[in-house]
Amino acid sequence: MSVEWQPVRTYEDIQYHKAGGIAKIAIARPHKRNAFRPRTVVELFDAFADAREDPQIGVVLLTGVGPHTDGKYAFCAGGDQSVRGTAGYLDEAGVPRLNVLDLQRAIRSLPKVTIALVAGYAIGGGHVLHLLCDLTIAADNAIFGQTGPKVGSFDGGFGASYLARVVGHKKAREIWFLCRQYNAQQALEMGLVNCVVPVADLEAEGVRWANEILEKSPTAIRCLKAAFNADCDGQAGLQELAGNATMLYYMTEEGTEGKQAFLEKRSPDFRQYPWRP
Ligand code: S0N
Repeated sequence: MSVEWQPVRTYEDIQYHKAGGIAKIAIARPHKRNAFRPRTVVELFDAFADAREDPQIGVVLLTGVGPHTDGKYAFCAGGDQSVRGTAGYLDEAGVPRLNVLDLQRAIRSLPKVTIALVAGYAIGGGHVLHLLCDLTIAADNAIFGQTGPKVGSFDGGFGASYLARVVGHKKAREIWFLCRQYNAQQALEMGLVNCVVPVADLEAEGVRWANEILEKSPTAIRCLKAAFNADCDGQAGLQELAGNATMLYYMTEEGTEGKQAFLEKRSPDFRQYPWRP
């Protein structure tokens, strides 16, 4: 399935394209196995914000540019350890940041479908990024794992708790405590990915899934995603789900009557609306 990707904006650390309702965001630091530095995260956040605002976009593919000149692929190898300071990852002004947490929430609450296309390494904070996408399509060369306790970091937020929701507590603790690497087939068996395809077919498969999703009702999918999130995300998840209920209520005649009455300086006539069974 060939797609005519159109570049959206020029960035330093990522590539951002769109085509037919699909946005494709790719981390472009293959010499670092696509590890992210603060700038990378700022750019990813910006691209996700653009995809959120664009009413034509229903699905976002998140991936990594590759292969590198050594022939190896990476989705993302997590935080760039070469700019890790004493209180986070140092931006170009030397300010320590943990801004990947903002990006995680932006991906999680995007009211559109996110699909991670993983070729090669999805490790550390990179593994958490694929985890947070709604769906993951793995190339047959994909390798998954957390390294925190080996390199002196940990993600006790979504990286631990949501991982446990996805693969179960025993497996999640194994992944974090032993820091092993898992191949695509093992990831499929533990429910960490949705399917495995040959690496050459990865993008085409992502586009196929995206197009299948784009045939469906945007509002139904938006509410379903919020409902899945609400099950895990406490009050923030409820806020997201309830926000959709408010949006739908605004779209009703009944909801509009309240606003109209205020603007017309009269009492609202809600008696015309039924108390449904
Ligand atoms: C990915 C691995 C397994 C690949 O191994 P391989 O194929 O043998 O390649 P290498 O020779 O190791 O790497 C090739 C080049 O890429 C560089 N590189 C790779 N990963 C990184 C990285 N993460 N940072 C910086 N550089 C990286 C190598 O250095 C090499 O370059 P040269 O040739 O110039 O030396 C293997 O590379 C590997 O294990 N990588 C490290 C994986 C890792 O430990 N990542 C960090 C884990 N921690 C996080 O991600 C923090 C998460 C986080 O950000 C966070 C979480 C919760 C709350 C807050 C935060 C926050 O800090 O914001």
